[in-house]
Amino acid sequence: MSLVPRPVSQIGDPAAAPFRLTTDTVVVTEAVTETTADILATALRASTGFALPVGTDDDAPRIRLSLDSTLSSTGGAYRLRVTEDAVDIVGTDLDGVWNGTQTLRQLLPAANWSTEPVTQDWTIAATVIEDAPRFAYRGAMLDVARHFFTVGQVERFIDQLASLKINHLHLHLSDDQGWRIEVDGWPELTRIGASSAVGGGAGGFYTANDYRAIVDYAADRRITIVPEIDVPGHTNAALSAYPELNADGVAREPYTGTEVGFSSLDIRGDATYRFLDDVFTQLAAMTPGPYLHLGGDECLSTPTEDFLLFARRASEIVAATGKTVVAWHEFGASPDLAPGTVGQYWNYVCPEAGHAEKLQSFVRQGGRVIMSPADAAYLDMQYPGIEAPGLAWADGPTSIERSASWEPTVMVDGVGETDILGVEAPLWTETVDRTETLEFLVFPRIASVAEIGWSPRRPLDWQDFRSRLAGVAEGWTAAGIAFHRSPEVPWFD
Ligand code: TNX
Repeated sequence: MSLVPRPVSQIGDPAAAPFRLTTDTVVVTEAVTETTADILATALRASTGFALPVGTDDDAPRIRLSLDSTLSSTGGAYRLRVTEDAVDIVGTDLDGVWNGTQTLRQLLPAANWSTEPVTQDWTIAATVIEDAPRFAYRGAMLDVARHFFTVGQVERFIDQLASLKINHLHLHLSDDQGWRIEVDGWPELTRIGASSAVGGGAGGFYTANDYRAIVDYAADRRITIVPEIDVPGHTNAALSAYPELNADGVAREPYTGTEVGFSSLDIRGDATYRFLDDVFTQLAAMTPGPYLHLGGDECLSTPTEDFLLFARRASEIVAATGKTVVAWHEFGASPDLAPGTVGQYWNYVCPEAGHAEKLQSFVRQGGRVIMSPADAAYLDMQYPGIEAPGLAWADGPTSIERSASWEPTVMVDGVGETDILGVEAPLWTETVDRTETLEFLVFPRIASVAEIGWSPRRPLDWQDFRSRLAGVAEGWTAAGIAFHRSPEVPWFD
């Protein structure tokens, strides 16, 4: 069975008898790991048809989940031991237990990802895996502003991310083409601002309850939601809803194209900061995770002096909510970052002029960074030989091999291992308006970024990686994921 991301160590025991999942198997858990046990048992009941009761009975053949904080000081670490009698998953924390269950599912026959019962032998070869993540932040981003995705679509995506041990989902909740989150006291944001999308689609938005449902669903799968309200550029949707957010006091027309860089909040107006205060205070209250992302990218129509003024004031507003600010790397132009501000890098693996300095600024001011190089980690780039869906601006098309070949610590001088919080693969959705298209662009390249974020550093072993991709893709097939069957990978059929 193939594992992606590659674990720190795996030692098989071919001479030992395998574990066999049967009608008699039980899932043994402590109270604190019960949510993880229930999610695992629910999935395996669907595919195996077995009862798989969750409880504390330790006599039967079992899958046992437990916590042992002495296992490792690295959050998310786990040990998984498979013997004839038991699968034992020990996590150093709840994240570790969860991660162990995702490895277990990759060890099981691929049909365990099916949502229909499958009749077959459910054996797992005897093995011991010791594993821990390289980076604390392993992320994906979904742009729900260019096209809207429903709660159900986002939950499906969350399941897919969790299977690769990704633990952050960044939601790009606003842009020129749409505003996607309800804000008390600002009803036109959703009445007008949410009614557009790229290409003139219907749009949509999350109510506060919808958003909480996503947050909770993600939390049960050990995924932190990182909400982004992109300001002061990328704001046409807000500017169309409220005239007072515009410097000239005139509401903009809704926008359905794909240009960037033409919109800006009124940097000198009080309404702008009242607006940001309400938005970020409410978003903070709905978001249990530590981060609020305020965008800050491509502010091509905001004069530099205004941008710096805005960066300081907007940072203060977000910091006052108690959350850590995250911003795209252009924000590093500001000398007034809030303490601990995290910079997200979107320029190339080999930085173009002017970009490295901005990223270094976050580190100099005491923060850390998330690496999302557009020419390697952007999921919305075209695949070689296929013109749609996808964009090509970031040196695209982007092959799977390229998506797997970059090393985050050697890209920007002065930004090394301990400065890097982690990696993230963004999916911008100018060309994506449905689940099948999303899955086609995301899979398999998301697996590359998951492996870079999780596995111990080493140069890409392409033959090994592509054959492991082919292995895990059997599970993608069983799960009904519409992945791209790229000729780069030796798929099984
Ligand atoms: C650039 S890179 C953007 C987005 C676009 C994306 C398309 C960055 C932070 N912003 O506004 O959707 O390119 O690939």
